[in-house]
Amino acid sequence: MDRRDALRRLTAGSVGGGVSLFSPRHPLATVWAQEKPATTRGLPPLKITDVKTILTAPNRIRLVVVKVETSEPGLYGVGCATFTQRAYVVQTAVEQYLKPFLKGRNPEEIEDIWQSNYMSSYWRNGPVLFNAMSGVDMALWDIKGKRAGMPVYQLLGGKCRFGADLYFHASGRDFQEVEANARQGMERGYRYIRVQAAVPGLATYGARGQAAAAAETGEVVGPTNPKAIWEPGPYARMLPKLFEHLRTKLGDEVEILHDVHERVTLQQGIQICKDVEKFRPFFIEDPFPPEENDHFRILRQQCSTPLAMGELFNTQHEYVPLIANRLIDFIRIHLSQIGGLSPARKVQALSEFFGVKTAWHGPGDASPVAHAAQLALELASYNFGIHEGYIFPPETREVFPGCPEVKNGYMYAHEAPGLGIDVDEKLAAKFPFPPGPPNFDYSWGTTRRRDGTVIRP
Ligand code: GCO
Ligand code: MG
Repeated sequence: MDRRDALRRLTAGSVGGGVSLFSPRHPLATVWAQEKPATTRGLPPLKITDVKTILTAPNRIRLVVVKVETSEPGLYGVGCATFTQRAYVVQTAVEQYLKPFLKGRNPEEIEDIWQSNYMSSYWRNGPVLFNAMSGVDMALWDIKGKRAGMPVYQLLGGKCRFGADLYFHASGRDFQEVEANARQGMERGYRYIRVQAAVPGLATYGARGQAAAAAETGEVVGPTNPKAIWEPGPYARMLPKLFEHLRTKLGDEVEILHDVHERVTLQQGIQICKDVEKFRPFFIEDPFPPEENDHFRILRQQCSTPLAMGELFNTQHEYVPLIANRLIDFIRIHLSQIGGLSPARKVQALSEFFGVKTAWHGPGDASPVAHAAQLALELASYNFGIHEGYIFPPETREVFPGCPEVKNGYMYAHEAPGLGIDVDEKLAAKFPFPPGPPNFDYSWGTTRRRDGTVIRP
């Protein structure tokens, strides 16, 4: 039997009940179904031609931006891949690993690109790889919006609201300073204020620790030479007093938020949440570290204080149980950390059905591109809760033309197609990363109990 003969037999042969293997009716025929690459109606086919990282620190915060370029001249997308503590590792993940995997692919296949990127390292999940994927994913949504001639919020379902309510950050060395800063926010139109106060003599979250200063002189800090000391007791006793002070001075209308930033035990977390309950916080954030997710079930039964959690989460294994068991009120995962807009919109939809609202993590180490992506989702989400406000300094706004506008405590979308934001590469280059080593700030892994024990985080 020669080759032609064999082929004829196969074509005519009765595989699967008389249907030829080459017939479109054969179950395996789907393999050949796509004769031509699928294209968006009326538009020429598109290919990814390059995937770049742009490293910039306009506010001395190390930001990592991904730019995905396409075969259509001038059509590209930008996304945020920032992991400020390990920025160069993300750059490697994007340029050495994702770029070769993506070149030539159709950027319109966002979901498939996410799923295949996810598998492309075999071992998956976690910071770095997910940051890299987040940057690519947001950039693809940006491209899709530009190609459709629509802002991304339109692709996600259209506006449910005109803008996203923001919370303002007010901190201070004492209660009076926190109050004064909160008033400033309220005068600027903010209705939600996050409050953090120093605990005298202790390295409270938000304040630059003495450990950083010591490291600059070459001094080695560690359990036998602790420099940034923090103790839970004084902090836990201070917090209800701060809430009482602010409720008395600022009145009932303003919503007050606070970030515990982990650090406390189960019992201390419960006590804090019970103590502040009567002052009606909008939410208490991260009472426990992500390693202690099971604590929420116990805390939940003790008081009605609304709980926000999640900025350190990476994967579904961490956030889905908290949402599906209604153990938190606000999901706070970080869009540049969990894989981008694609997983975020799934989390948002899931959360809606369990009465959980969104409060995506949005500090200064989420670039304006991440804020624009969050905003697109927030405008189209029924279960939007709050957007973490960050006041972008002028240099950051210049590096990122189209940085979302804030008025009267609301963040507004630019109505431009895509994410509505860009990165000026020439200007970005004028703000290189602060010189290293170390190529990170020294705030994490250096705060310790009085006896030298390191605390989380
Ligand atoms: C927040 C956060 C941040 C993080 C920071 C780490 O709620 O905004 O807790 O301030 O500490 O993003 O780099
Ligand atoms: Mg936080």
